[in-house]
Amino acid sequence: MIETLSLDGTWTLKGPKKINIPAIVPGCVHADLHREKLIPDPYFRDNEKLVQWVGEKSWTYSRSFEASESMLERDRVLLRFDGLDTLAKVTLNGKVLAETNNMFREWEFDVKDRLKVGENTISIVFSSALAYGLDKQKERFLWQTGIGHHRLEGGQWVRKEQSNFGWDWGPMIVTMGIWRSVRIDAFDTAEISELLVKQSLSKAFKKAELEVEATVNLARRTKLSAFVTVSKDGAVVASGEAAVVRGKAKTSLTVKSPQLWWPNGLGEQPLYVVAVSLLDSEGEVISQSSKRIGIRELKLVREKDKWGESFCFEANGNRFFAKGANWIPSDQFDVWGTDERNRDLLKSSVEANMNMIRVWGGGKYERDDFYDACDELGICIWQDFMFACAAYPAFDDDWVANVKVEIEQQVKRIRHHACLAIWCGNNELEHISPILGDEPGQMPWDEYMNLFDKVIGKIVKRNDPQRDYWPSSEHSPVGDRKFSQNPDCGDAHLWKVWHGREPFEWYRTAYHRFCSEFGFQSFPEPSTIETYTNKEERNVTSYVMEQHQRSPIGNSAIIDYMLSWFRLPVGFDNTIWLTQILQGLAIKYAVEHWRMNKPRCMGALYWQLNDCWQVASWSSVDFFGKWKALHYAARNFFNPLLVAGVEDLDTDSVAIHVVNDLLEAKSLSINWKVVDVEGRELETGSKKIRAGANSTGVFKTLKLKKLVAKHGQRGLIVKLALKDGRKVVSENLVTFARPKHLTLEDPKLSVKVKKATRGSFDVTVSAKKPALWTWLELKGIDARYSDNFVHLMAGESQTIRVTPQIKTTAIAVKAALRARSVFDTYQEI
Ligand code: BMA
Repeated sequence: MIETLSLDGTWTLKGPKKINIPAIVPGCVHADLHREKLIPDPYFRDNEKLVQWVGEKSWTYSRSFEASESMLERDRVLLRFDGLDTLAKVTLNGKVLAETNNMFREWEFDVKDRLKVGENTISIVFSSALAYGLDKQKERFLWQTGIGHHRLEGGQWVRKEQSNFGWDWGPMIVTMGIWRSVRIDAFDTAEISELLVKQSLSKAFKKAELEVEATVNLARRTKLSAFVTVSKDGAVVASGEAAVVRGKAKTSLTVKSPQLWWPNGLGEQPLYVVAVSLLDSEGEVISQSSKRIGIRELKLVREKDKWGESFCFEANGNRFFAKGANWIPSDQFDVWGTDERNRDLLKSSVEANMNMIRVWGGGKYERDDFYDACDELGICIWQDFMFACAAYPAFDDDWVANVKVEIEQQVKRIRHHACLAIWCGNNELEHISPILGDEPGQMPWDEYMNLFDKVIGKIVKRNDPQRDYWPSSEHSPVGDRKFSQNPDCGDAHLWKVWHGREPFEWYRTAYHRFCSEFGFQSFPEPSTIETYTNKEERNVTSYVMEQHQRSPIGNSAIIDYMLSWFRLPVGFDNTIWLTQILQGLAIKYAVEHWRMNKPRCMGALYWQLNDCWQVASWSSVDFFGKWKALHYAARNFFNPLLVAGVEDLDTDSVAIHVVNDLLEAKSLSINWKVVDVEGRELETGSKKIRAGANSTGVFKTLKLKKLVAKHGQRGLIVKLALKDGRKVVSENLVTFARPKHLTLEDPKLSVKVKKATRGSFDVTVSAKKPALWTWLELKGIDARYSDNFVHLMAGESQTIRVTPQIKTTAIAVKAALRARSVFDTYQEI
């Protein structure tokens, strides 16, 4: 069996200023310097500026290790790096072993003749990727977004996390280091180096054929065979054997009545383990490898239809509306973006009824645990390759050769995951006009197409033949490719709202087939802002807060849209919370429209799910995992059963839509309540409906001409509720007028706090008058809320389960508790 010596753990880091400190591998220089208090918290205030020097220098990681005689006697002794960020020179026992230049590649070196029994030394010199990129840019300029504002130049020359160089939501801190594990693997005879599992399901999904192909890394020629099992919860459901021929062992296995893997909201996520044991001629097991898979058919469907060409995903024969968001690195430094944090974010996305996450092309390929979590949670993955918003040196053969290995390795590493829905070539290289073209600094179309259509397309086809590949996001497959936002086909990045400053109503004019990016900004909550500012800096246009706002139009766009929808808030705290309410309203506007228009539109992935530091951004979950108002709204507008109203200002009517994403028809009832702004009920009603499986439709139109004539459009509020029996499964609110023009009265909110289970408290908030966007906040106590930013009509109350992150009492909760609604945001303090 294989013998492994891990070289993770404590190393030594040496660098400028005679720095010589302990270092932790995997990790990076900034994390090591920060741990040793040689640099301040890079995320506090404008400390980002104080740590720039680190990325401009070279740093050396070194350690010694013992190699045993038995290990060095093995047939093969391999030094393996899972990830070196990025430009590294590796020296073993004083002799240069290799130079590496790609953060996203695994590096393997035969060191059998380079090691000696006993103590060995290894050192790795990392040189500045920043300096390298800048030099290359001087040699030959390549266009990119954000130069001179939120991105350092030259990142496109280096196969490294592009957002490390800064983005319109992230700091410009270019790091380096041994960011993934290091080990020495030694073995005799052979090891299993790859496992490919192809699956085909019978028409009725009652039987699954699994083709298992194990690739063997031979150290010597001998007769080998492979024993393959497929098991579920430890019980073998199929097994088979195959001889190793020309380094491969192939066998087909049948799984009868397989438990199918489904995206979140459509079913469960049963996972099977495919395990292969490599046997030598004596039948001894000399190597083992296993992959956890989901048995399912998950594919992209592009068919001609009355609107053009569809772009939708299908799971086990069922087309589904993709609901989710775009994922960016969960920290500027990979080592700080832990598996635990990633899993918490993914759990938050499932709790918000998401079924798809796009791993965006300006970040990094995530760790195995990320994809494992998505398998377990039913989060389908749209996986970009790591190219974004820049022209790339595809004219450089060495660069292309380097990329080819990267793509192949990443495809082989991630391809077996049940969650993986599609590979995508890049982010926005066809969307942002200055990137492609024949002018200096641009990437010629033929070079672009050669790389993303041919080179990368072929590698995906060869190594993951059953998965769809999409050359770019956004991309229009029909008609003029230069028009990458064709509404009749492909996917689209819709930024007319926000970057284009169009009103939220613009969303209702957009009928694109699949919206893979659209977004609106907000600030993180006050308790998060307190972690990167001093008290006197808590104003959105203070120097420090502007350091944590990277969008060139950020603050002005937020305020502009805010004044178009809401009354001017009073005070910093109210302003911050109102930016979140506004963000939630914007994205709700978009998503509800596209869901009401399925199957014409079959996907809405908003920009962005998470943050990589504390910042004003498009995220719905902030850097500390705290849900913004948008994330609570997302849980409602992504709910498989959705009731939504579309007001018509010309006819004073409200069309009540019901969307059912479930694969079964549902007998439900729609309920409506029309009240005046003081909360008096003017009209109520309900209607039994049958919502077909995977359907959408208008089930009632409220004709409110008379009420409008009496109360005016500014005088009415319509509350909608969808019930499954007595259970409310979806609620919504419709007004003819914008909230700023509703003359709301003080809702006189009151709260009752009752101890609940496991350190939680049930807080019942009641309103005497309509209380729109009512939210709870525990001052000074971090907590999770089962809901927030709810609409309460007069006399209504709602109980919210509050779970403080620390052990505390009902009295302390009561004392720290604050209940507010949008009415409070503009009350003189
Ligand atoms: C799109 C994304 C990101 C960017 C976002 C907000 O371009 O692909 O590059 O952060 O818009 O501007």
